[in-house]
Amino acid sequence: MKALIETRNTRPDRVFLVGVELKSRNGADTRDSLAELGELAATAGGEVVGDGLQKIESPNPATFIGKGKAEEFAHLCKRLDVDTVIFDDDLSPAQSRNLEKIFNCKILDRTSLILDIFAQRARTREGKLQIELAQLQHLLPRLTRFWGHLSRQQGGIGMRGGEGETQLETDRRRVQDRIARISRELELVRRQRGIQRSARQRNNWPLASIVGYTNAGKSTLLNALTGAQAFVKDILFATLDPTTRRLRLPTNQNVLLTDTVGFIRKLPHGLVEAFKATLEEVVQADLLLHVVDISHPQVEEQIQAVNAVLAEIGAGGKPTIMVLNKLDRLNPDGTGANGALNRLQENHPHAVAISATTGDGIPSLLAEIGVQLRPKREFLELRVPHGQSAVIARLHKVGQVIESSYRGPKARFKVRIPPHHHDEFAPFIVRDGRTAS
Ligand SMILES: Nc1nc2c(ncn2[C@@H]2O[C@H](COP(=O)(O)OP(=O)(O)OP(=O)(O)O)[C@@H](O)[C@H]2O)c(=O)[nH]1
Ligand SMILES: [Mg+2]
Repeated sequence: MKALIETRNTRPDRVFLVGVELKSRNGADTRDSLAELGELAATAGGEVVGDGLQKIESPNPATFIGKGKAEEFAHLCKRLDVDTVIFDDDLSPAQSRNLEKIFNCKILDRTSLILDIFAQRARTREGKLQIELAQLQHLLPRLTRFWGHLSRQQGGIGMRGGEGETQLETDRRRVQDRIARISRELELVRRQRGIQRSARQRNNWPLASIVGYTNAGKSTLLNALTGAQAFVKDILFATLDPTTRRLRLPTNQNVLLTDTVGFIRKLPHGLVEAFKATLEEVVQADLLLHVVDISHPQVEEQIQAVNAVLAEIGAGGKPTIMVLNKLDRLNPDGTGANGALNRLQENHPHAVAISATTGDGIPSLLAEIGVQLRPKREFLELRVPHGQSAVIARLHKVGQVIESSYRGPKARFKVRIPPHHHDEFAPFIVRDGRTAS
């Protein structure tokens, strides 16, 4: 992996984290969220040297935290030789500017940090364009002398991606022009992707999308199921661009399986917007595999965060298999992680517990995918002479008889049968119509 920090003088950004406990939140949530912010900062290449929390009724419009508290933290940061202070919540442009004056160093919020990580990870043209667009839109109103200063000097957290560094020094008008140009280029790239997608869909293979919280093991699962070589790493947002592979089920059904970007709490809205085209794979899917890390202490919060993003992109309520991953990390009797396994299995009747690394549970998962994507059945109306009792028996064996009548010269049936039995009954068919099973 390339160097996380683009400093010429090699020292990583020294980072201080700030969280607030609003009246509406509980303390544990704030702590968890701050711990996750620390992981994000480390993923971006920073070194977390301290953090601070404040309980407040509501955010201060000028400084987000209280002014006195900001001064206290600023003092501490000076002692700790901090380069960057990262707030766990989004700051308004005015708050960033005011805080920058108090702290006298670079101020970031959670969104800019996530954008920075995404900028490092984007590989495809589309991914890079999407990120640059989101960054320009988010960072533009927040440009201050520290940004300009840092961008000329060394980049650093929050400053990567596209042509951001030179861009940030140009005037607003040129930035606006660039936004317009990126939007046009994105439109082209997307049209191309739309063409590729419709080519794939001509195969008529069902689409399944792997979704889940970042670091849950989505790419590991894609690799385990399809032998793909997707990038796997114990960091947040290892995957950004979608990868699609064919999965052949033991029933010989083919499925197109896509692994895509992970979700996180407080995922910036602008980013969801920017990634809507990439997430189109998820919206189009016939089936979602929602991968969760059952060994993670905040597994239920993570599930909720994923469901919220799914709803936001218009993919809520799709047929979903809950894939309870990292089973190998629990105790041998399945306990650990506060009994999450039992609870989730009770709440999600189609949940399958697996370990994507050991392969445990994969056969059950394949079977469940097969059940969820069972081939469309054909609806047929048949007339069978009464003498053909073998045919009638066979019909009951392979098909689902919806209606039958034995009056008249021939017995009449309305049935649903799997398509591959169609030919067997061809001589008796009086009406042929496809319907979903
Ligand atoms: N012990 C254990 N570790 C796992 C399992 N599945 C994945 N991991 C590890 O979890 C980490 C994240 O795995 P990834 O497959 O990159 O996770 P992801 O969901 O694709 O993550 P992002 O792309 O970053 O959102 C890696 O270190 C994996 O080796 C599992 O079943 N058991
Ligand atoms: Mg991944």
